[in-house]
Amino acid sequence: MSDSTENNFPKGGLMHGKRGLIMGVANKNSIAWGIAQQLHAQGAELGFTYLGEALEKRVRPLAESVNASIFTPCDVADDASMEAAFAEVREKWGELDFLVHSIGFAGREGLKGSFVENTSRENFKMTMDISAFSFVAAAKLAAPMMKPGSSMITLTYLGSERVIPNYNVMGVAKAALEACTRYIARDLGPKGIRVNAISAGPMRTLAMAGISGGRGMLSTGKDWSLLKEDTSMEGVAGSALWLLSDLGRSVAGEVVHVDAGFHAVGMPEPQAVTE
Ligand code: NAD
Ligand code: 0WE
Repeated sequence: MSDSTENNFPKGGLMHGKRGLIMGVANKNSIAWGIAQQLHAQGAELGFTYLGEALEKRVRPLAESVNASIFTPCDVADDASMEAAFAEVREKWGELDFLVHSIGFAGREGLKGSFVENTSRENFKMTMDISAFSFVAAAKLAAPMMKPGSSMITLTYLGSERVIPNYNVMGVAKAALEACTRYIARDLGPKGIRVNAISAGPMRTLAMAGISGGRGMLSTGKDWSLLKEDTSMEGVAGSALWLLSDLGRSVAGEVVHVDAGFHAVGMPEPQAVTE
């Protein structure tokens, strides 16, 4: 039987039959957790890595609530820890359909004031290692388990492309992360594996807590953005679903801005003239 509705478009349960690893849930406000919930709602089977002991009791109940079949520690600064985490995926699943990399870190002293004065060699290296190289390392371990049609994403921020006060060394690492996304995408493209990044607007997560001027940044974002609203978790998770599911076919090496249009604005709306 054939009619005009016959096509290869997905029918819902967009992630049904797909298994993937989520790296970077610290608590219920984490972007990785917002993405995980969306993927679970669309039928994905999930595994989680968490940084260490301290976060285990936070993350375990979240993982259990979506019936995660993998829950394993992973410090991306440590090769042995990364190998152990991916070895577990290899043993339990053998195959992997998607990967979410939602990890970034800089020493706090590098996230304020003068970039030139406050960026030490040690902090520069550590920030680059954890925030950019870790995506390359994860891709190397994940790719051998991935079939054509698989997909990976990472999370980035506009501070890679423009100067954002205080973002400093993280901005440099995000620029590297976005370039890594394109080079990983080049290597894995011929294997049918798509690699992309989501550039999210400011969100109220652990990584935003205690950032100097954090609150002001959220309100500036709201005033300047095209949509005149904050970036929503639903919006970020929705784009993750698109890129990780078969809806994202043909999209590779892309950095998608999910920021209420903030990135497109060169100057805010003029204020009403008061005489
Ligand atoms: P978050 O603190 O919830 O997530 C950051 C994660 O990085 C945590 O789970 C932490 O455990 C993990 N991490 C740090 N060092 C690690 C290491 N050595 N090994 C393994 N994991 C490590 O905050 P978030 O806002 O959800 O951040 C997730 C990603 O989104 C980051 O890459 C961040 O740069 C990016 N991002 C955040 C925003 C925002 O405004 N919150 C905007 C755009 C992009
Ligand atoms: O990527 C980030 C934040 C990442 C981050 C946050 C911290 C805080 C705690 C990395 N390392 C650390 N180290 C810590 O000790 N964002 C996109 C959120 C963010 O952070 C900013 C921002 C925005 C936006 C810092 C300064 C200015 C803007």
